[in-house]
Amino acid sequence: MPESKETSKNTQRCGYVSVIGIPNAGKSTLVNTLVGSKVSIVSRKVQTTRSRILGIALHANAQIILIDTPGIFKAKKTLEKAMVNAALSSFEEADFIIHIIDSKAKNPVENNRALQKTLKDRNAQNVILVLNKIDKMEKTKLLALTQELNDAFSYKATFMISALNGKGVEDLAAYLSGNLPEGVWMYDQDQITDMPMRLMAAEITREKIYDLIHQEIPYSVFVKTESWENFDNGSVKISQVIYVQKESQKGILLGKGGAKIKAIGRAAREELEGILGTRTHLKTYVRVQENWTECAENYEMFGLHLPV
Ligand SMILES: Nc1nc2c(ncn2[C@@H]2O[C@H](COP(=O)(O)OP(=O)(O)OP(=O)(O)O)[C@@H](O)[C@H]2O)c(=O)[nH]1
Ligand SMILES: [Mg+2]
Repeated sequence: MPESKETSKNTQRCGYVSVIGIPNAGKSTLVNTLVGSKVSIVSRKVQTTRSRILGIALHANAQIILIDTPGIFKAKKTLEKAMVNAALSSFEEADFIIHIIDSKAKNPVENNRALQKTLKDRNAQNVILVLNKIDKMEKTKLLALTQELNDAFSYKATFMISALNGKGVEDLAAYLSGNLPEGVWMYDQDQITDMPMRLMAAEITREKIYDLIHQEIPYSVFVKTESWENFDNGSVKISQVIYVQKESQKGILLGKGGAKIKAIGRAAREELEGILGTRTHLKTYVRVQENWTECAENYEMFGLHLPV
């Protein structure tokens, strides 16, 4: 009957899709591409995403609530353990899990074996395999890779995409929107994340540090937005503290005559101005706090928990 067909076509769908993978697979890039806007920071370095980040995408009649997660790996340090825990706990809320793989990386099959075992051990359902970075791969190699990965785990579907240039992402979005449970949308139709702007601003500065500092410093850095003032003329004044763990790291971050921190601040301010659509003053201060990775308060701020 045409009438009921019309009704079902218009039924709203809504659900959670967790995006998991080993570090650097392209999880955050995919979430941003699906949302159509940057909600999660991206870098060439591993362990960029540190907490669960929500990105809300609309496709057809569905609200796809994406959970970007930190990469899953054999964590040793306290912060790493908290990050991996955040990624693993996203399994529970998800209607679908996207297991994304950097197909151009060395030994993708071997490097994802432990994660496939975790999926099996946790009896994860509705897992979709997404082979990413196909812009850098030959098709024949991709088919062999698909076969090997599907032999090792029972995926519900496989997609080949480039999260960077968008190739194949529309097919993935169509699959998700067609298969999420029926239900009313949980967020306003123009909401793209649940992250407060203060946190987003801190993340943007952290991304610029990842971009501009080439030593190991990024892993020792924690950015906190200390204050945020809105002025009558529409402009905004934000002040942030960048915590590092050692005096020597502070020196690297500041650079010669403060040149590095200036460049980081400028890049962050320019991006913030684009997002806020208004004149933005950004002040950054660098402080040494040796044990910031052991302080529960710093974890809670980002929705993480200090591992016991
Ligand atoms: N060539 C190519 N590069 C990509 C693609 N997707 C992501 N990248 C790059 O891969 C790197 C890592 O991307 P992210 O999105 O930060 O990866 P991630 O999985 O979120 O990384 P972590 O948060 O550190 O676990 C960045 O340099 C991206 O630009 C793609 O489809 N093609
Ligand atoms: Mg990420």
